[in-house]
Order: sequence, then structure tokens, then C-alpha cells
Amino acid sequence: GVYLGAGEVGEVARAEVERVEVIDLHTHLLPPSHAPLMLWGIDDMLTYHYLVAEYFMTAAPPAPDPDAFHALPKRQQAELVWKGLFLDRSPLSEAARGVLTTLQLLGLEAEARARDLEAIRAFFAAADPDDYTERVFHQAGVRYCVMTNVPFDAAEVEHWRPLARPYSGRFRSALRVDPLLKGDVAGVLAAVRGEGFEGTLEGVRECLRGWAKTMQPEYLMASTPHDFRVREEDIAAANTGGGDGSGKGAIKGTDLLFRVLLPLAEELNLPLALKLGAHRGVNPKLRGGGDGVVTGQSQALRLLLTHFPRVKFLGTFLARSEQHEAVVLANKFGNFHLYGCWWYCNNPSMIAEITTMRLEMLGTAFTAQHSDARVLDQLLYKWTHSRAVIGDVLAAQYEKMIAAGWRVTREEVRRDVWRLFGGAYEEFIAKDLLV
Ligand code: RAT
Ligand code: ZN
Repeated sequence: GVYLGAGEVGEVARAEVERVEVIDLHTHLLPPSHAPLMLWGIDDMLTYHYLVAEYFMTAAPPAPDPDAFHALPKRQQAELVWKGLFLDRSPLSEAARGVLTTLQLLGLEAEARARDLEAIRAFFAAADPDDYTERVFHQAGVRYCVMTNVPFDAAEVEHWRPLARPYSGRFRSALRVDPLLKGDVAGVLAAVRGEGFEGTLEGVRECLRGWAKTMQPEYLMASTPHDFRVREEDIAAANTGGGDGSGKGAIKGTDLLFRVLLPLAEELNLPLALKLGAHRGVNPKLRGGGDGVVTGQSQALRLLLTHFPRVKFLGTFLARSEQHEAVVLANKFGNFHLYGCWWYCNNPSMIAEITTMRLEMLGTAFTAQHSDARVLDQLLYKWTHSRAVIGDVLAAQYEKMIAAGWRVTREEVRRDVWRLFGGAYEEFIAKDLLV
């Protein structure tokens, strides 16, 4: 290829970010074969927990209280959110703007502008879930997404054993195991026994091996509890054995992490993806929308990276203030891959700041974004909004590089962009660790 002129590199970078087919490393999407668990359409968009929380913080009496709201049919919940956030005030927040962008991309801008919820509903009522899924992935430019598959969730389990029908390659699995990180021994043993395994550490391992076989996950994953700590004495104690539930001493919460999850990650050659910094249920009445943020978890991750060099870790932090520590860790540990701007950081201002810092310190050795979409249609806005911000950030970085005398071709820009949107992840998964 030919070198781009100094004046065109920014535009080319933006254009390449627009067109790259991304890997969406973390979503809560499920394929149509998992219906009714697959969320899509306007009522699911309006009842997204980000919007429901915003609705409660703004709705005036006689708005229902959260319990009464959640007891209503979804249709009615959606109507309340629509009125509260789109009719009684303007949809200024990122999540509310997301609904507008989505409708615009679906050709429903006029209906939205007319505030015509019924006309918007009619569009989705006429859509076929399989065709619509393919359309959204294609239009959003998503090669494939990684789901969040929870073997401890009875409603989801039904759809796996037996698998209703093979699902499209647009969906890949991640096996989510939060109770193991929480150290919920009683809960985990009850679940494992319920599936016919022994209530021992080996029983838990067997159960998870079975789920890994069923789901064929890309990685194991968990979010950390707000009080998550890694202590070297716990790692040492786990290494010297002790209780395994077969009578020789009780199983401790930390055993689930150090004697089950991490050894299993190594045995199955699966990375462990950690999402650090959520504080679940700070306002439990808001349910999924009731979680907060905590800081101070990067040291726990550092200890895991140090003590488990044969395990690959993917990681992302919820707190803005912990992004810098996260970048430094990603610059020190070859078994760590940093990905995405998660949840409360998935806002344009944060994405710009965080991506700039990562580019400056990591080059292309990270994954710029994941959508965390819970509703299929959200792929459209989350990727549109993220591409716009990341394109600008990347353009500015290339311009500084050009000012230092370097020249690049369009193909080189394309290669770099691919790394930031999925290529670096696939390289990380494929590489051999130097231990
Ligand atoms: O962003 C979200 O939708 C949160 O509710 C969480 O699901 C979070 O992303 C998580 O995976 O724990
Ligand atoms: Zn999530």
C-alpha cells in the first residue's frame, strides 16, 4: 500500500474504526433458540436496568414504588419509563440516547420523533427473531458476541440440557461462576449436589467440567464481590491441602477460588475473566439496577497474576479511579489482557479518557470495548457510540505519530484497528505463556 498523507490519516483511522467487524467480548445476549430468555425489541430496551434506575430517580408521585413496578407486566413498565424519561423530560442520558440511536438505525426515527410508541412496537411485532438477530449483528458490525451463561441459573439451564437446537456462530459462550468467587460454599455445594455430584471440591470440579463440555466456553468468568481480597496466606493454605468436604475439615470459601476455579482454568486451558469493582445491591429494591461501585481491587488482581502465572486472566474494572492501576498491570503481566469500558465507564467521556490512557501506555495490547448488551438491539447503539469516540481518540494518536515523522498505509491502520476490536483478544487466547 501507499503511505497516507499527513492530512488524511485521521480520517482513515475513523473510517477503519467505523467499518471493522468487532468481537464483542462480553454481553448478556442469548440466541433465539433460548427464547424467552432472549431480550429484544422496544419494551426490553425501555426496561433496561440502567433506564429503570434513572426512571426511579426522576419519577414523581404517583409513580409506583420499585416492588410495585417490578410486579407490573413488562409492557406497562416500558410505558412508565417511556413517559418518565422520554415524554416528561428529554432523553439526555447515555442509556436514553441509546434508545434514540437504535431507533434511528432501524429506520424508526420518525416514529420516535412523533413519540409514537405503538408504531415502534408494531415494527418489532412484525419481525422474525432469527432474521432480526442476523440483521442486527450485520448492521452493528459484530462478528460474534460472547454470552454470559450461568449454570447456577435454573431458567437458563433448561435451555442447555438438552440444547433446543444448534445456535448461530454469532454467539459464543462464557461460563459464569460468580458464587465461586463470593466463596458461597453452601450455595455451590447445594447446586452441585442438585446435579448429582458429591458435595466435595472434586464434586464441584466434576460439575464444572461437565458444564464446560456442554457450553464450550471461550473463558470462565466472574465478577468480584465488593469486599474481594486475595491474601497470600490463603493461597499458601490452599496449596497445602486440607478440607475437601470428604470429612477432613470444612471447605472454606477461598478453596472455591484457589482449589477449584484457578486449577480448573489451567486444566481446561481457559482464561478466567474477572470483572472487578461492582458492589451488588447497594439499593436492592432496584434489583438489577441497584448495584454500585467500589475501588481498591487492583491489588487483589496483582496477587492472582503473580501467584497463578499459568492462568490467563481477562480483566476490566468498574471504577474510573482504578483504570490507571489496571493499565499498569496490563503492562507488567503477560498473563493479563485488559478489555472494555465496563457499565458505569461505558459512557463517551469515560471511553475517551480510558482509551487514550490505554493507547498511550499499551499500544494495541488491549481490547478497546465490549458492549455488555442485555438486549439484542443495544448492539446497534453501543457499538455506534463507542466507535465514534474511539475513532476520534485513535485519529489523534495517529496524528501525533505522523508529526513525529512516521508514515503508515491504510492496511497498517486496518491491522491496528482490528487488534483493538478483537484481534488482540484472539492473539492473547492463542498465545503460549512464558512461564
Ligand atoms: O452492565 C450490566 O448490565 C450489569 O448489570 C452487569 O451485568 C455487569 O455487566 C456484569 O456482567 O456483572
Ligand atoms: Zn455484564
